[in-house]
Amino acid sequence: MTDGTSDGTSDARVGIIVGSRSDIAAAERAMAVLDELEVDSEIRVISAHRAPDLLGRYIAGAADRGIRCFIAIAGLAAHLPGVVASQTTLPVIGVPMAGGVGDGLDALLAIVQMPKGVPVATVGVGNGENAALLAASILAVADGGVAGRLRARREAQAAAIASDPSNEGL
Ligand code: RP5
Repeated sequence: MTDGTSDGTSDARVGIIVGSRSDIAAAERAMAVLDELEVDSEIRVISAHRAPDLLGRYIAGAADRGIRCFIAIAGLAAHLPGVVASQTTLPVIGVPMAGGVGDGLDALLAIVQMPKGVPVATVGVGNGENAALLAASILAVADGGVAGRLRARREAQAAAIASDPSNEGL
């Protein structure tokens, strides 16, 4: 886990970008799941419309620092994931946030309805956890350690459900 370092170096493989400090809780939930899977990540607060040049610089340098996937979290017009995707061929996962006129449906549609040519993978409203799991699945294609930890997490999840008292004897 890292929040980035002043000299620009980091071990992060997933770059988590939020459009505003007000979205930080979802980013921290994503980082917690990635920590659990031993995948280093970093969080940056960069608005696509208020700081477009800074966002461009961050994306331009990310791959060389080891970033392999982005999670972009935003509400309202929610253009951040699409803007990130427009500047990289690394996978981008968008997390729509509630708070607008459609209570998240507005952001969900804005992110999932990317016009053809520049895809953004979209998870449910506020679902930083699933964004992290999808990012880990992407990394797991080339990382057996992450793949094994993802499998173990799924097995533990299934075992927890099987052990519910209502399932005794099944
Ligand atoms: C988007 O607008 C952010 O992603 C946030 O979800 C929403 C509100 O931002 P603030 O007005 O709280 O900065 O840019």
